[in-house]
Amino acid sequence: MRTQVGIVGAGPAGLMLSHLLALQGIESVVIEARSRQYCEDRVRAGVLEQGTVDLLNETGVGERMQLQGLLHHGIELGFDRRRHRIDMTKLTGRAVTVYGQHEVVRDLIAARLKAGGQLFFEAENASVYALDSERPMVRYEVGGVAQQLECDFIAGCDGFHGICRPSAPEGVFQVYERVYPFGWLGILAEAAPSQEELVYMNHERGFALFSMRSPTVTRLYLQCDPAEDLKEWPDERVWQELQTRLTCDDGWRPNEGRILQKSVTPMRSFVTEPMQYGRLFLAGDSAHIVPPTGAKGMNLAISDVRVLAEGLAGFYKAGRSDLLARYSDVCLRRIWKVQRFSWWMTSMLHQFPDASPFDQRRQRAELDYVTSSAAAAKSLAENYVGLPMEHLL
Ligand code: RFL
Ligand code: PHB
Repeated sequence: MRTQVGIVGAGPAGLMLSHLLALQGIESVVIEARSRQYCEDRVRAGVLEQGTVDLLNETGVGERMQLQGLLHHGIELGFDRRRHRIDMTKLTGRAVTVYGQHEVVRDLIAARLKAGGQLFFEAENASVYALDSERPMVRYEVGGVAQQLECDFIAGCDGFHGICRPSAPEGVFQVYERVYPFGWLGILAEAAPSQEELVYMNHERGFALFSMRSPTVTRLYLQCDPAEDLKEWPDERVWQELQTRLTCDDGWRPNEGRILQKSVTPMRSFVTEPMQYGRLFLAGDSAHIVPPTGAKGMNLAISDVRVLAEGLAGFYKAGRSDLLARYSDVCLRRIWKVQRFSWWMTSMLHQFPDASPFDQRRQRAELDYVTSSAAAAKSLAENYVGLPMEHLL
């Protein structure tokens, strides 16, 4: 089989890239290791920046999001059992939308299939070859039968544990990394959210986050050990810990309900430089990971592929290679700013096991400052709603 762009991975990055390319008349094939159902049910991120929302709308895949997405004009930061509102719309004129990542994935899969797009699920043992030539290749198996996809370019959209990044020769990619001494235990509960906006809570027993997916489903997270065993966390213990950390002096607390899903996510900051080797371009989690405290992972994946699609369009429509050559530098400028914000939010809100009394008081002063200074709140809000998207042109 032959195509213009071979895309490894059907997460938000791979699917959105395939969609954007199709709109420009560029052909792609998406190779995904998991089943369609697995991809469509995988519970992950939930906050879309306005730039992401605009792009989904402008490219015709925003219909369900417009109906079901929840528009949020502010967030709350909590400490000492009190919540403080950051009014993002007043500070920046912009807002975010709460809409699950798996819903975005569903919408993109539906759009690609409707447009006759080629998506291959349950494609096993993918490997990539001839990356520094003009005819790179993806090999994989479907039902035990070997397949070969010849391409002009390969987009490595296969996430942090994918095969594309490790396929470049040793030394090509420089890695910058910080691993945090904690993770998040996340639950999805059949319970009406007890308020409309998210609450990021700093608590002496560890961070907790109150979020939601719909008027009937609450999403909650607890700072935990990165190697936490879920067997140690029966539902009653999860609720007790959430209530301890989230209940405020004014009586606010989350509503409880049947727990639909439970998982543990370790946390790291990670950047690969550059994001290109020959005809292989990395995008999304395959190139970088942010801790989820800034709600940025999926948004970054979408902003990468927007730039990559621009570069590929320049190549096919105007014969320009210079745009693609700038892909990595242009993306990395925004990625590092988002890394900084995600690290900062994480540092401000979590308990660090090695924090000294000085660190604890500094952290407390940071929360006090951000929630009492309009200048500091504006900086947080500007980053939370999303820094401007980068362009190649
Ligand atoms: P994805 O979504 O990981 O998609 C990569 C796709 O590639 C497939 N794949 C392969 N396919 C073929 N052959 C191979 N060898 C393959 N290896 C992997 C995978 O099956 C998958 O379908 O990456 P993408 O598209 O870059 O999107 C990035 C976002 O998914 C990610 O940044 C966020 O979801 C991060 N993240 C979260 N962010 C938040 O803002 N809030 C959250 O609550 C949140 N929870 C999470 C998360 C990431 C997680 N990961 C990566 C383990 C929870 C988890 C568990
Ligand atoms: C979520 O709803 O899953 C969510 C919200 C905000 C974050 C991270 C995750 O910062």
